[in-house]
Amino acid sequence: MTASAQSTRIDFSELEALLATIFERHGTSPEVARTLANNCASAQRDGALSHGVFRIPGYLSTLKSGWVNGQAVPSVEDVAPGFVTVDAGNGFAQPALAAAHNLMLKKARANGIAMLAVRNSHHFAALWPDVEPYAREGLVALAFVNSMACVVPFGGKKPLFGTNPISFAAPRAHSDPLVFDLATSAMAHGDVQIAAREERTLPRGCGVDADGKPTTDPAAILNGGALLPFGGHKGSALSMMVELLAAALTGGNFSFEFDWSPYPGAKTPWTGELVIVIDPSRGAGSDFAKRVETLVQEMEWAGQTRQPGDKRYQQRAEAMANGVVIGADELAHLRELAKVPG
Ligand code: NDP
Ligand code: PYC
Repeated sequence: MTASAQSTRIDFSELEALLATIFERHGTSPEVARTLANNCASAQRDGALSHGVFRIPGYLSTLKSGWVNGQAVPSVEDVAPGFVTVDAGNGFAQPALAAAHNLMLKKARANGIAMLAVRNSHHFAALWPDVEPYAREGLVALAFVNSMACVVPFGGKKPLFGTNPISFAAPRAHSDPLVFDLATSAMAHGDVQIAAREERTLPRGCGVDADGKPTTDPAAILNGGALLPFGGHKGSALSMMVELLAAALTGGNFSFEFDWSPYPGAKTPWTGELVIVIDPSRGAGSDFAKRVETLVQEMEWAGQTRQPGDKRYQQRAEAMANGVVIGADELAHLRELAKVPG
């Protein structure tokens, strides 16, 4: 689905309902459909386009291939005072996170900290939706998810790591939570795909071609080449950490461990995810959100006037007021998909 030159707008709840119909018609349970539709529509609303409706063809081809179980019911286990595990049952990560959400809130408040280890899960989405809700409850949250082997470790020759994002959310006293969400690769794989479709070159330092030579051609990265970690050895170390936290610690696959080749059309990485939720009031009392505000204020005085998350919140507010921007062709295609079973 390419971005159409002509764009239109759709009401957020209408987009959510449309996407839920598509997911259900293409093999998910109604619960999974609602959760994925909310996630995907929220990304489109916030302008996080590499993980908005752009992802629908990949979700549907994956469901069709049999690689993922769209009907999976996550199994939540309360394994320790500060530890929850979820076996996602070869389903999507978002229903697993939703199933554990209330228990995580309870444990983080009771113990000061709680960990959520999700395994046997597919994550094909942006990571901020997995942490922002906790910050809206006054908690600090971190999430880590690994993906598919497409990133060469620092100094290496072959792709091993995933694009492995990290997200962080903290409550602010007078504003939306402070949230960052970033791939540990020089660029998200989704953005490389979008650049390839739009025939744009990439900045230098993003990736290598099939011969391991630096390239700015997104097609060369996608066809046998690989991405690089951001920031050289530093991003590579963070990506390694994500593999360890999201896969080794949860019981999920490393990004290099799964083989989806027998499932043509499969696009969703079958890995794991770790979420850490902290009650900041157990540290320095009730002032944490004000302390966040102080830091943000100082950053602004220092000259950083745009904070991570600001752009998304601006686009969210604009989309909620005027409708979510979407390519006219994309919307027409979605409406077709909602009519036909996959
Ligand atoms: P970006 O580089 O676009 O943004 C990273 C973070 O930096 C965001 O929080 C963004 O805030 C912030 N930011 C961007 N520009 C500025 C600026 N000028 N000043 C201050 N802050 C800024 O993200 P990535 O390309 O690394 O990742 C894109 C998405 O892809 C993420 O949502 C990620 O979770 C997803 N992804 C998912 C994977 C998966 O396996 N599921 C794998 C890899 C990536 P803002 O939001 O306001 O722009
Ligand atoms: O954009 O790198 C990415 C990505 C991988 C899995 C889902 N998104």
